[in-house]
Amino acid sequence: MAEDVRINARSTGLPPLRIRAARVIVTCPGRNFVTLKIETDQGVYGVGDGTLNGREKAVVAYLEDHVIPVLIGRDARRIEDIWQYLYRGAYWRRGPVTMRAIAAVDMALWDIKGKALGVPVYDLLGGPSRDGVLVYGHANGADLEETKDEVARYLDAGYKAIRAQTGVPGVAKPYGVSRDKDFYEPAEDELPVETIWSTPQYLRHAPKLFDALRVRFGDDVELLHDVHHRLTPNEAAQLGKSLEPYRLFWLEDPTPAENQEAFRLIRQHTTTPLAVGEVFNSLWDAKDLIQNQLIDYLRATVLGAGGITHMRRVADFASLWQVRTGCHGATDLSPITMATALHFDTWVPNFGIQEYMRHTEATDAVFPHAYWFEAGRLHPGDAPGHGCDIDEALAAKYPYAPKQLPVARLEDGTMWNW
Ligand code: CS2
Ligand code: MG
Repeated sequence: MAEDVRINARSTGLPPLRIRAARVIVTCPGRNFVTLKIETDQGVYGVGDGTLNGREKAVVAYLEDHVIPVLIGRDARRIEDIWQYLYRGAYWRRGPVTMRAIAAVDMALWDIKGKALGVPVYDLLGGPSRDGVLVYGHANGADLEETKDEVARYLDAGYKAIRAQTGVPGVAKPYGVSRDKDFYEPAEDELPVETIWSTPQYLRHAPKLFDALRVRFGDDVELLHDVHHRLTPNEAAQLGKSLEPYRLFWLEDPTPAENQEAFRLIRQHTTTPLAVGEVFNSLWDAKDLIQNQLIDYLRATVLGAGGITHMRRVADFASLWQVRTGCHGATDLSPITMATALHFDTWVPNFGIQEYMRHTEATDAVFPHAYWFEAGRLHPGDAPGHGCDIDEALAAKYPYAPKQLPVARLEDGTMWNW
């Protein structure tokens, strides 16, 4: 094997922290999580999340076959150089698999650096910019009554911002309504569940939900809503307009964002704030949306978008146009991502909000962590590194189980966006 000439180079006076071993751990405490553990020759280790919901094994193979072999022997202190090595060195840039694999390495290296220096990651980034991270929870119900009661439950639990999703009359399995109210889990079957979607029914019903919520709860609670890529730009413009009286914190993913330019049409017609980007994996996916001021919040996070090293560049770029962060935080991102994101959120100057879907008790036990929730905010804790670990003995009790996300069709059978 040709040796990278720099792998053993000493360009600074500090002694290297050599990567001795790295391995991937897959565990399924209710849902699948992919974890990378990197060990150094000085005993310090770090963990990173590489989970890609419904496509987990692709990241496992990418890490095991293509990333781990080139990590061994490198200096774990060189986070930036390793990021560039993996990004440029792959030749094939971007994409959800590559960028999650890079993210897993990046999170583990920030964790190692923090532990080696005895400081939390938020301190490495420049220190805290705020006293807590505002989060939003997920209230959902089969109908308006149940959804209102769920919002009340989240308010009682201390949340200041709540995403509300409700059943749509005539639509059998609408997006965002779960059987288990606390741990919404769409990837539950070995083969994708087929769901049916009706845009006309949805467009008529959605404003009724937010009208009912403002009547019952008044103006103090922040309300959010996710369209999950289901509308055309013009339909999204109509929805944004019809929701204006209810002053949403944001309307998420109103139309698919492969075509960033499409958001111009939505933006011309509504002042409802827009959030996009949980499926983005690079600044390049969001560049036009940001610099043309077509969105207000960016949903990319440290897992999907290549770790802290890339996310801080994304956030700095977004700050030039007053676009704020709104990191993805669904339950298919492991507690390691949540922990790392909370350090990023604590530092990032243009912070907006953080999504917080609670993990199950089983998941929290496999991934012990330092972060905690109080009065609508999450706190990263002050443990060195990102403060989240994996209990490998417990993880081994939950072996990988194939699960896929649902698919959606229109009422006439046409494939649609889930
Ligand atoms: C959703 C996600 O939380 C959200 O905003 O869009 O739960 C999304 O459906 C999942 O992450 C897909 O794996
Ligand atoms: Mg979403």
